[in-house]
Amino acid sequence: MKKFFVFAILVLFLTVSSLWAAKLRINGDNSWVGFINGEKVAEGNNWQVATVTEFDMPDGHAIIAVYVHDAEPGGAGRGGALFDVILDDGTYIPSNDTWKADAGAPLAERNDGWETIDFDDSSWENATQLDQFGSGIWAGGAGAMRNILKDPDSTAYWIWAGPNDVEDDVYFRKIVGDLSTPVEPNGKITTTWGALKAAR
Ligand SMILES: [Ca+2]
Repeated sequence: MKKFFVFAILVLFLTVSSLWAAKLRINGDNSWVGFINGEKVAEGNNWQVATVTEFDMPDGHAIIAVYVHDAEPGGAGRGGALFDVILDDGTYIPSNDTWKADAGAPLAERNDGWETIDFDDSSWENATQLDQFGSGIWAGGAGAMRNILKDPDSTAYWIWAGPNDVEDDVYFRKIVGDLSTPVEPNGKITTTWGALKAAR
């Protein structure tokens, strides 16, 4: 009986792991840093060359946090962030006005845990939704960007925190995946294990 349960757990774990494989693609004008579950996973500074990060969500969900810096102060240049998360089941999560957004000090000076899942972002506004990928002021780079932003084609929107000719250091965050599966400190289908144990 015990062996069966160990086997069942293993199968569940493998199923959940493959179900929740995911990919994060980020472009930023001018530079960006990406975080998954509080861990720095991506860094880029060529707006036409997305960083691509493949990751797993053993807990069924993840907190995605993206920092973008516009190199031209204030109105001297427009900032933009374009990113998406693609889950293995085909779920497509584009940057748009559903993401929480904040502006403030440069990343090196920020240490309030904004990139972690426990951070309270209730005071953050929703992102400002600008042009959709392929249109507007960044359309000229779309051809080059498509070398990476294919399979699937990006349908994300360029976004910012507030008007994009004011702030130069902006932050975005969202929890993706299945929120009904809570993050447990020691991870790995804790909820399923608990349910199985209770059923024995
Ligand atoms: Ca600017």
